[in-house]
Amino acid sequence: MTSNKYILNWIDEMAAMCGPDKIVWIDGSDAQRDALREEACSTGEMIKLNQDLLPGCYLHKTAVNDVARVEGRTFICTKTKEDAGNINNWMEPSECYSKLSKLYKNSMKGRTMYVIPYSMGIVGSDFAKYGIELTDSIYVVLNMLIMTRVGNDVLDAIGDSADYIKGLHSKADLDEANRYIVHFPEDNTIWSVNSGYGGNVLLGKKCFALRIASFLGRKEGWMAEHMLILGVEYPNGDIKYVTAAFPSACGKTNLAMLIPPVSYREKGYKVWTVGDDIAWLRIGKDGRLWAMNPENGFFGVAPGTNEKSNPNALATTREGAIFTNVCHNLENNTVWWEGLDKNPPHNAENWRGEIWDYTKYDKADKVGTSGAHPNSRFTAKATNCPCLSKEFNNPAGVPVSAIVFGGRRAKTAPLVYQSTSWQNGTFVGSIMASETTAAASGAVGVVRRDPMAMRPFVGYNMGDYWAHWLNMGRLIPHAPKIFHVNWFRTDDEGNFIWPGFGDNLRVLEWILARCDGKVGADITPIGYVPKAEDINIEGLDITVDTIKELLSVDKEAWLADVKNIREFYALVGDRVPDTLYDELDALEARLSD
Ligand code: GTP
Ligand code: SPV
Ligand code: MN
Repeated sequence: MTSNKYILNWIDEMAAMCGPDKIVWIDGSDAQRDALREEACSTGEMIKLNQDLLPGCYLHKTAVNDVARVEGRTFICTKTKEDAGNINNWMEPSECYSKLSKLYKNSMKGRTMYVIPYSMGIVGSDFAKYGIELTDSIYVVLNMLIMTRVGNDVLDAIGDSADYIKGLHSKADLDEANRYIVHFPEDNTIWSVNSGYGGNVLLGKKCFALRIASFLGRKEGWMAEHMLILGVEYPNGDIKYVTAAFPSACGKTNLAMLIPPVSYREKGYKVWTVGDDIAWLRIGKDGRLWAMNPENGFFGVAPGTNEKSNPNALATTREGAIFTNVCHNLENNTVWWEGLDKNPPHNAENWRGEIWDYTKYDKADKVGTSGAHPNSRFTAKATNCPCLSKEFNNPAGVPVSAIVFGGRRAKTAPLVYQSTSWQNGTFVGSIMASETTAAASGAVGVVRRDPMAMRPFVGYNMGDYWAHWLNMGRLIPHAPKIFHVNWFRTDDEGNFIWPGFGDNLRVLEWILARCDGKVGADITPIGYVPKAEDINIEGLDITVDTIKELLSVDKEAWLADVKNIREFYALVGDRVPDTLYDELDALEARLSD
């Protein structure tokens, strides 16, 4: 194990508070993992699925009131409230420690405390960061074994240093009223209590790799972003890399694993996945921006994933996966979710664990009537992914040509546009908006501003975060170009106009051609918009006129947005950089022309 006194003392202290019956160190071995799977099945925490059809796969259901991230109960506990900013919930650190200590007191009585040493990034590499998560949940252990790199080599890499992220998780009694996900970025500490849902409890993911890491990145001159990373391979073998930030459940996993349309496949285009949710970005020795995926697996949205929309994701889940809150098909002990196929099981249990009647399904009440929860998920190893990039394990990551922002907007935002500079691109990120989804608790389908898709994930003041973006732009000699996309424009009947999914490559092709200066554009008040005929529609049953409609910029709608952006900037407060106000004024002036 380790003789690191910082680690040992901390574990002693946490164990004294939580009062587990025993402490078990997780070593990353298959034997220990298999024993934990057996134990979880024997207590009913997990269900072993049909091993002929889904080898190594398991099903877990969380409490019905615990199926998504809880942004209202997520806190950033910096010494001063200003450093957390107005967008984050804040609690004074010592008050928070003492409040939560009471909730942790003897919460692990009769349970085991598991010690998970894990790495975000390749163990031992320059860019890796280490954490230790203490948890009383086998489900958490088994998920962390997929999502991160776990084992004794992490303890060796930490050595006798105090430089690791201390994570404490207890399910306690899953009391919703006392559920807290709190971060102490100044202490490298994360505490999570009374939840068992992924984003609240897999502390390597949003808590560490975004909230704590964004804080560290600002201090150390790099960036932690809610971005997928993909490579587009051209017929001549060249590969260009793109990162894209879309809010939760807005298409990152799908874009990252995109399968090119037939006409592109025939020409020899391929898409490679480096990451589907989180990117750590640093300036390389060559002056370009490099992106690395700190995770080791995918925690993807199940509903809507099928053989047509995302065959790569489906293939990734066929072995060694954990399914959470999906529908249990009792006919053959497998899993099902809305949008998997058109054959819902006739004998099944829904995500709540009740016998489910598929004939009662009502699209307008998904949570109430669906077999799978809209935020049900699969956890699967990256190495299962048929289109995993050969650079996945490259500790340096990949050089980024384009950064793409995007949201779910029925109106206003065009299919794609390009910012005019890094500064203007930062502004474009800062004004992002999207309709809310089931990935977080609360109303679904409400437009809210979600800058850089990071509203729930910035571990400090949003104004300072924007200033950091602007600073990074000054420091990167060969910065990527910045774009904005929207796959979700709808017609008057509410149908998506753009086919999306694999056909999004058509937009990526334009984006990358812009980066190479190979295609023109029209300048509009919001930035560069493609000439409709430059979006390739070969093989699509839509016309150039539809593309024109998708690319149109409605000045009135944008002016209404400007008003809403001013309100949002005011909410972010006095640390909004002046430069962004200048950008906003200039946008308003151009729109009013
Ligand atoms: P998180 O894991 O929550 O961060 O989500 P994500 O951004 O990875 O989203 P994901 O790719 O899982 O997609 C979420 C939902 O959006 C699914 O229901 C998809 O079917 C749908 N979706 C993804 N891409 C497209 C697209 O291009 N067009 C349309 N119409 N829907 C899409
Ligand atoms: C998201 O909500 O953006 C996710 C899932 O990727 S979670 O890990 O729950 O945050
Ligand atoms: Mn996400």
